Amino acid sequence: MTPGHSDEKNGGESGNNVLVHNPNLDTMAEDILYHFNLGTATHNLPSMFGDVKFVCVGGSPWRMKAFIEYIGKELGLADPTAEYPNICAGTDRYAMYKVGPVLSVSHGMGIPSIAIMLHELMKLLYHARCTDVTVVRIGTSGGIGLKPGTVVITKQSVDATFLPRFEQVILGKPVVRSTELDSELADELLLYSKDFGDFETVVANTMCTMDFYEGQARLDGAFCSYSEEDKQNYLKDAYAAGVRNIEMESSVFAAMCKLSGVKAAVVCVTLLDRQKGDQLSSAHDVLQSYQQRPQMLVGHFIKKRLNATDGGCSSSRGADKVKVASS
Ligand code: R2B
Ligand code: URA
Repeated sequence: MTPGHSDEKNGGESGNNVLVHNPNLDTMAEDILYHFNLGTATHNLPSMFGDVKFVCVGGSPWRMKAFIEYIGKELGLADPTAEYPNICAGTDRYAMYKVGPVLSVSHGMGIPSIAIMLHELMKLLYHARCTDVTVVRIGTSGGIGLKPGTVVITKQSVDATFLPRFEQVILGKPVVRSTELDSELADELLLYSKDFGDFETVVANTMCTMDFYEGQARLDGAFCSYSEEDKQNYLKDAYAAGVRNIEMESSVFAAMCKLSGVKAAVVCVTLLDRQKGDQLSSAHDVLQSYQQRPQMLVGHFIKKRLNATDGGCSSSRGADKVKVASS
């Protein structure tokens, strides 16, 4: 049994391994990470990724490229004009960028898309023998009762019936997994959010849905069989269950990170208040500036963490002066 399997004792001097729970991996001569265009026989994964400590994932490949450019500058790890190659350049499924101990990976939209990416990401981190990895999803969402532009750090990811669970059918049977996230990590992120004076950050429940339109009670999809009143009642019930934002990936993200034993957080900005409307009608530059907020907060967190462990970051800019590369 190789290090990182569920029955392997983790921890100790070498840190916590990234877990996989699949004995079949041991019997395979080669593991092809098809959607990353990477593999254990074709790439030296420990040398390419062994130093990764922070993985940031988000829907859009552009945003994840902007994030790595931003974090490279913030950490003083790269020439500000550096071009970051897409490590998954041989495929257009996902994009991946790296600077120092930070990996940035896109996951597309929805549970199936992020789940495929996370299977391959966890195997990549496992094959690379990474330890003590923190994974954060940065993204966008619809808010409930919050000023647009507010950042929500997820306390619990709940499903469309407000339960903290992720259900998947495996071999024809429903399997339910916990969507528990790391509460200490959420508290740490909330603490660092206080350094940003120009937007609010809250810790609250996030509802993860299977769809952007009917799944999120929108009235503006191609199909709609309910009234405005029905929609408002549903959002009120969600609010009463502690839900303050709605997105489409957090449940499986939380479940898979928990299975792999990595500390995980979800940090999403709200683009609109769903109690006031459904269409994303704010100006493009306003939406763009909102989208930079999770990047800024998570970048600040990574910088603080790295400074705390080895004093390794050279940038001295305050968080209130952060300039973020446009996505
Ligand atoms: C947030 O935004 C996307 C839908 O527009 C989806 O990926 C999500 O979770
Ligand atoms: N992403 C979502 O999933 N829902 C929204 O309303 C906005 C962004």
